[in-house]
Amino acid sequence: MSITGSIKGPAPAPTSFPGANKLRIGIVHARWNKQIIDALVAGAVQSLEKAGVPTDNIKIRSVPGSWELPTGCQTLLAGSSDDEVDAVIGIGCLIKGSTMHFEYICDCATHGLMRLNLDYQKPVILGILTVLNEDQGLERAGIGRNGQPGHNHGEDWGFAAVEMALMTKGNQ
Ligand code: RBF
Repeated sequence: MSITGSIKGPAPAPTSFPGANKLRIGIVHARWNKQIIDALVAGAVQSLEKAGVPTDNIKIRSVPGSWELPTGCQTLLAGSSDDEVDAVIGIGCLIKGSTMHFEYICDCATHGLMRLNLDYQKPVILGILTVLNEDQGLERAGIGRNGQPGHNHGEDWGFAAVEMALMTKGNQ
């Protein structure tokens, strides 16, 4: 077998998600880099619906920036019974600038989301793009630029949330 081009990327997600119609999934997104964020959120919602999560069971909240994502996700995870979720996706896009802000926010936001996974024993999906320039962000949001059509990673995050929520609820 000869391999040409890149082999990187997720294997196809499962195609059927029994029990997804009962799931409640949260999306918390940062408001920085809006064009990219809007596409990622739309991609995640599209996959959640495709997997069978009812639209009314998808709760979308926003926070100022990626730094605030762990607190935003925690708020949904600790929510009242009205606002309870089985999994949450934290969506942000950090674009490297000329100072050290990027490194600090990337590190803290990603560690914060992982900590919530383990503290709450509910899936918290890492939906933060950490890109070196705008083009990389546009490609990974499926918008594309400079002839690169890209792929919307939000779609993968929606399926990951459903798969992991079903796993932790014992349905799979
Ligand atoms: N938030 C993002 O979600 N993405 C960014 O690329 C981003 N870049 C930032 C760059 C600087 C210099 C600063 C001060 C903030 C940035 N933020 C970014 C916002 C940050 O996540 C947070 O909302 C603010 O620092 C307020 O706590």
